[in-house]
Amino acid sequence: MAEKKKDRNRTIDPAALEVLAKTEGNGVESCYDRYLNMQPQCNYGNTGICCTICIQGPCRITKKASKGICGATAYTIVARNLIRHVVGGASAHSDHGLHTTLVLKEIAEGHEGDYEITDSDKLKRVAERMEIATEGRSDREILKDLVDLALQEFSRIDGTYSKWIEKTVVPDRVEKFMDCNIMPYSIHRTVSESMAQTHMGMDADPVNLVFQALKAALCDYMGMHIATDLSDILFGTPTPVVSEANMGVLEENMVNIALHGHNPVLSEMVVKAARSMTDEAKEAGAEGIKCMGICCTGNEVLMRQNVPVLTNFLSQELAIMTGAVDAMVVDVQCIMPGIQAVAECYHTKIITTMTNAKIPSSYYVDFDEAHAFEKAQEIVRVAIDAFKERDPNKVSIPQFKNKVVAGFSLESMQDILGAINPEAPIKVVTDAVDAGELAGVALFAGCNNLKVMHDESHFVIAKELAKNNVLLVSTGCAAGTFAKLGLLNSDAVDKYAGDGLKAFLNRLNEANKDKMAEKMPLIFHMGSCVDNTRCYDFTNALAKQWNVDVPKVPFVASAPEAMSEKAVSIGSWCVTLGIPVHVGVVPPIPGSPLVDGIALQIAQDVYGGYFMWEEDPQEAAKKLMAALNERSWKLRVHRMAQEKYETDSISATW
Ligand code: BF8
Ligand code: SF4
Repeated sequence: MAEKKKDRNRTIDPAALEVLAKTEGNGVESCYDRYLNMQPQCNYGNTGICCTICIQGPCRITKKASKGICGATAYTIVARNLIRHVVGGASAHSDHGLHTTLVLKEIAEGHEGDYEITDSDKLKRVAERMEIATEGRSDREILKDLVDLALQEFSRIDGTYSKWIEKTVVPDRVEKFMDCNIMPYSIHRTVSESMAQTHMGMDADPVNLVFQALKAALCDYMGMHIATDLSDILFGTPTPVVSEANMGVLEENMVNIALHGHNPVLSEMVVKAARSMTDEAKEAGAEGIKCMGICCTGNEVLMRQNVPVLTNFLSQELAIMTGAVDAMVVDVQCIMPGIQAVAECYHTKIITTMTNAKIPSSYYVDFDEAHAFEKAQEIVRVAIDAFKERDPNKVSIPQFKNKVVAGFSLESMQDILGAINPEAPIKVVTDAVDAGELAGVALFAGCNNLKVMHDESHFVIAKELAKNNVLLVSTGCAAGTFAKLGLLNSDAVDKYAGDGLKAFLNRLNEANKDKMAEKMPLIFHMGSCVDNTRCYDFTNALAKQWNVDVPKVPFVASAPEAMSEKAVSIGSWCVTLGIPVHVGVVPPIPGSPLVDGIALQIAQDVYGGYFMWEEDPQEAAKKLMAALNERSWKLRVHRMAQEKYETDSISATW
């Protein structure tokens, strides 16, 4: 173990390994070096028993000091720290959702600028779901009501509850949230409630604190669902696209622009501007301009604009170290401050764009939605100018890339399944599970984390589940791993799928052969991290088709390399909504066996979902399969009981 941590090559991505090898000892530092410098990491922080909530601290729980100076015990400290992680995640996703809502508000009020409603059908579908009248009304009138409702989701304080939750989850769940008093009024109210509740000298009860964390996690769900729904209205609901992934997408003779961050409000406009500025690039001596994505903004523009994937979170600095990135344009979240120091060793310009995410010494463009296209052109021009400064002696592009088939919104999945059963598309999946052809569905979500080998656990667990006939969907940097390593195409089906999964995917291929040029991939890429709500909508659709609550659905989630506060909140709402969640990097909880027990056991009693901490990918695959098999088996028993007693309803207990 100690040896392993001295090794800088903590990745299985061949492109990342090549960059690490070629830059060894050249003095350019990346997170792979900083991780080693950081060892050993503090075990108090690792297990969650360090409190800095007031400035009498830090207080650490030790054998000698079993309580903080104020008397807070380990369970209070761990639970308070946990809530603050969840609140951080919920705030990040919700701020993203609010940003998108405010762009649509301008459109609703007649100040379109450079944005427009791209998907009027999605607008109507979302409005109808939210019980907003659509009949005989213009898109702008409908949008105005939808934006008003979305804004209330952020700010409501009148004692009424979240509509986005009420209208998107199974009714049994809503009842459960009301019973447990975790149904939120609104996002901003819950965030401030939670920060108040965790102030020094406030709540010391770990159960009460954990329940508040779950309420905050539901706000994360609200913010994400709003972000996904409204981004589809603004930029279009994704449909299947073909592209490529990994550092081999960089082009020696083109202006290479890396789009990094999260919100398509910026990246869509940069892609549009870049596509209109080929002539300027040619004047600068390039053959053209190529945009490519990192992290979730990369997922957004892959899904809607088939922009190739450059890399995922952990290797963001390594992309610059190829010497071929002319500009890295960033907006918000998961942008390592370290990219600026790396960029200064090359010609690369780091272009920051948001008032709340600046990096000292970067090139700042004050991105203003009212002049979005003009600002995007300014950004592309900086990249073209930087191209002229590129030093060919420093350029070394790893020649690794894989074909990617992506763009699977729930709508496009339903369309594909509908080629077999147009009346009930989701029944194609439930029938396959009932027949034992599929073992269930697994979502791979989440980040990269240097505490484990970059990309490895994603790869190992996915192959294992595919062999065992699990239908796989993915989002975020997990999808980035699969894109880079060649699992998002049909060759991977031939290599890794079990017979049942192969037969299922072949049926989809056969039924869709006239409308889809590409065969189904091994894993269906459903988008960015906010699009985990698409995956939940899929679970929800399965639950409705089976006529059960989510805790009975053979659907599991795995975050083998969870890293961010956002990952903590996503995992928490998945559990609350009834999904078993594997996490491959243990969050700072085990310092309190009580809080750990709530996450691993008590959550299941109350919500049906639960966490599984497991770093070993083979063991994790076994645990995920066991969770799926248990649910599929129970479902079959219930189905038999249903048929025997000729009833439609199944008990809500699990
Ligand atoms: O929101 S998966 S490292 S990029 S947090 Fe960040 Fe994690 Fe990547 Fe996207 Ni999600
Ligand atoms: Fe220490 Fe209590 Fe202050 Fe935390 S809140 S730092 S435990 S005194």
